[in-house]
Amino acid sequence: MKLLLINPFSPVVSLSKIQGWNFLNKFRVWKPLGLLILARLTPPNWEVEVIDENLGPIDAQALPRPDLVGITAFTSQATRAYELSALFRAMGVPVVMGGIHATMCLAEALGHADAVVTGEAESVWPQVLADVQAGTLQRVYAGGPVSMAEIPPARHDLLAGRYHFGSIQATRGCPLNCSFCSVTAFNGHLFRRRPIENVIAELRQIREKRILFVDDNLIGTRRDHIASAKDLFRTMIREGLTRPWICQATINFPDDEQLLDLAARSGCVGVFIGFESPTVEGLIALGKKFNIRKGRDFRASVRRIQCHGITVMGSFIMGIDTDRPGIGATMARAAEDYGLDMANVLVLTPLPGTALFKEMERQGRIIANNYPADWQYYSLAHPVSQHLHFTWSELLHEMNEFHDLFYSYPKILGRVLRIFLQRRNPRNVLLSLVTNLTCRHNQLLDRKVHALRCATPEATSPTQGLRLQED
Ligand code: B12
Ligand code: SF4
Repeated sequence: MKLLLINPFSPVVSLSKIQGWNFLNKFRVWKPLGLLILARLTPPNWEVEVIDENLGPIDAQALPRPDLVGITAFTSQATRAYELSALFRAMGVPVVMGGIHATMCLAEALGHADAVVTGEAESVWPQVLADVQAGTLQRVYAGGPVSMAEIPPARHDLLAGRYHFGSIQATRGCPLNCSFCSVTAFNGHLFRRRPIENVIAELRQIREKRILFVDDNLIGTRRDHIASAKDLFRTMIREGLTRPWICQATINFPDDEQLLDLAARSGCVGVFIGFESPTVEGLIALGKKFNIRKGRDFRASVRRIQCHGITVMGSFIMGIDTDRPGIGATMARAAEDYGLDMANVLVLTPLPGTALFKEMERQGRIIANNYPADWQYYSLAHPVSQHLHFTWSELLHEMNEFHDLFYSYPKILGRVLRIFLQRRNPRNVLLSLVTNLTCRHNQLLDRKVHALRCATPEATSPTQGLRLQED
């Protein structure tokens, strides 16, 4: 039996539409960990192949005919996922879909696939395969939050050599519940941790020289979460598993010196932190009050992390109802004031399953709603809804303003020089340079698409522009 698992083309990261070779392009693509876990859960009588369409286009006709196709999708990949599904189903191959989008839009996904697995798949995947073999495939398999001890190591040997970073997951779920984020809806409120020995055993199997912890918040928020993160880092140090790694965390990361020290010694070279908004009103609107701790000094917090040789990459969301014209420049100033090494600005986007989606839908503010074609714009790089104080063109102007101010070559050079002046670890120079140049490069690509979609100043509809895949 032959199983084909596919990570579809993503409008955000795909290399297939990018002309010409560029060293930075390799930093657009990241290993699809979910599919590599499914591959591990697949019994040995199945031959498994994983294809990441972001590395290059797929030629379905030229592939040996599989007995089953499994397709994953974030929302922005759903448009392409359904196209691929139709292609294989037309060849008579059954298709199973899973992942965050199919879970949040079950009815829609069922219209495009033979079966859908919702939620975490560990507990149901072997049953799906058994049913395919027995000819009794069901329409829906309800996975759910699994016991963290049940998560097997991913098949890191698959897709080897194609990415800059290997991927691993140590925790699932997030104790917070920001209105724009799908994590809690998908993985639950409970911050669940894998047994440390399982993470350590899996780390040994990763071949790549650098690692991404895909966890939404590797350290958690409570004292017991932090204690467990420290245990993980201690064990990594003791076992000599100290390859450079990056992760996502909340702003409480620098509140514990010992945590920072252990993270750095176990190989941490970079952390993504969601700052989300430079204003208190913005943070309240997004449900991220966690960031508004009395007396918190973001600049000092960032500096404390950097002192340990860890690069700080911040993320912001633009187009919140409290944002006003000038927000692009305000965000650029905030990112500079905080002393960030890199900053990413995303468009406020109602992703299915989130509180934001429900609220915007209720208010009739979701404009890009010609589904599934419009899902491709849900990449957080393009406007899809009505923003209170901006047309789409005005919002994109604010995004460009941010990028022009924060990613001018003199500013990038200034940030790199600052690393020397602050006598930080020289390894931060390369990471900072690469992340800055990648961000600059990516947003220049986004601008080309924006120019097509928002040709007129009042443009608010994606149908006024060309579809991404036709550009
Ligand atoms: C790592 C990561 C990335 C990596 C991509 C890695 C990759 N190639 O997959 C990068 C940095 C590139 C990235 C980018 C983006 N991301 Co991201 N990302 C994540 C993150 C933090 C972890 C993903 C992961 O590996 N999880 C661990 C694996 C094991 O879980 P899983 O993929 O869900 O798979 C399990 C199940 O879903 C299921 N399953 C999955 N696929 C399939 C398929 C089949 C057939 C079956 C049966 C089961 C199944 O089985 C798996 C085991 O249980 C998630 C948050 C999260 N907790 O998942 C956000 C998340 C997926 N990202 C999100 C977003 C919004 C984005 C961006 C749009 C944002 C941006 N502009 O930067 C882009 C879009 C990229 C794209 N491809 O379109 C959202 C997606 C929400 C949505 N509805 O689409 C999430 C949920 C975070 C959030 N805040 O809401 N991301
Ligand atoms: S802290 Fe991050 S992962 Fe947790 S709910 Fe907020 S945005 Fe999502």
